[in-house]
Amino acid sequence: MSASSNVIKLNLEVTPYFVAPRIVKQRKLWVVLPAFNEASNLGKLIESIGDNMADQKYSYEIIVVDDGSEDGTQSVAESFLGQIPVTIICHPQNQGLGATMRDGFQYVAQKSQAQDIVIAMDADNTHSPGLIKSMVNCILEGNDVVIASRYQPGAHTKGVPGFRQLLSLAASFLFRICFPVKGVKDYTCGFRAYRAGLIQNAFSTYGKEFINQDGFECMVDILIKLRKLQAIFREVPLVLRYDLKQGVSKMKVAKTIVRSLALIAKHRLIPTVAV
Ligand SMILES: Nc1nc2c(ncn2[C@@H]2O[C@H](COP(=O)(O)OP(=O)(O)OP(=O)(O)O)[C@@H](O)[C@H]2O)c(=O)[nH]1
Ligand SMILES: [Mg+2]
Repeated sequence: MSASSNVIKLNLEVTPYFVAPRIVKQRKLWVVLPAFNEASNLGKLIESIGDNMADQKYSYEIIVVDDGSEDGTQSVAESFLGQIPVTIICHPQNQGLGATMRDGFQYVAQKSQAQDIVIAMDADNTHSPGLIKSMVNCILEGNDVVIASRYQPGAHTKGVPGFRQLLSLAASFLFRICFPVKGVKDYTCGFRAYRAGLIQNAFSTYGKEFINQDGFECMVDILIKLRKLQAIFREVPLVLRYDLKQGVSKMKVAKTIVRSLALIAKHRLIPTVAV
């Protein structure tokens, strides 16, 4: 090496040696879509996810869990086979959001590596896949769960009926008081990113009881159970495009309120025990 330069010239007389290629396990994104009668929304969403993933450096797989739909949701999902990496899990009969999330997450927990990232979003096209990139970055920064939140500065909702907005706000207020989770204001939004290792840990800790609520209250229950595993939570502002949703809301409001109150009572009276 010449002393006057900082360019290191290797002595070619020296026996060359080979550096074994580093085995880099590529991180994979798993997108879980619980779908009940979403034939008119699912196709647009899958296309949009495919477009967004084209910019990502990670491989991905979309898991559609068809919850006994009767409107051809399954055929819509099947029409993407061979074009976009899609796996379809079918319930012969409608079982509710809880069972749908459980089956989607269980599949991913078995197939994924701990470093992978699991995204869950509604299949009704109200959640924009454009947000996935920043949610993934938040996980890479060290967070375990990232929630697309209606209650962060910059969040915006378009087309949500006033009554539903009020209901969601009341739910957020109540859950924040009953189950304070650092970094969380939106307990019910289904658009979230999770570190896959955390989902695997939750199944090995709680077994099938990890997701044991039938309806929409499962979203809150999942957070409470992950809080007990010392997960780190973070929120990013959500733009909720309710105006893009085709068809009417299928949420049974009264049932969801009653079940959510029952869930609060259950967790307050009988703290969750790991099985
Ligand atoms: N309503 C309902 N949704 C289900 C069920 N199983 C799976 N899902 C899916 O769960 C996701 C959330 O349901 P949504 O009906 O969008 O719930 P929401 O966003 O709280 O309310 P709306 O958008 O007003 O209907 C959607 O992708 C549904 O297709 C079920 O039994 N009932
Ligand atoms: Mg929805």
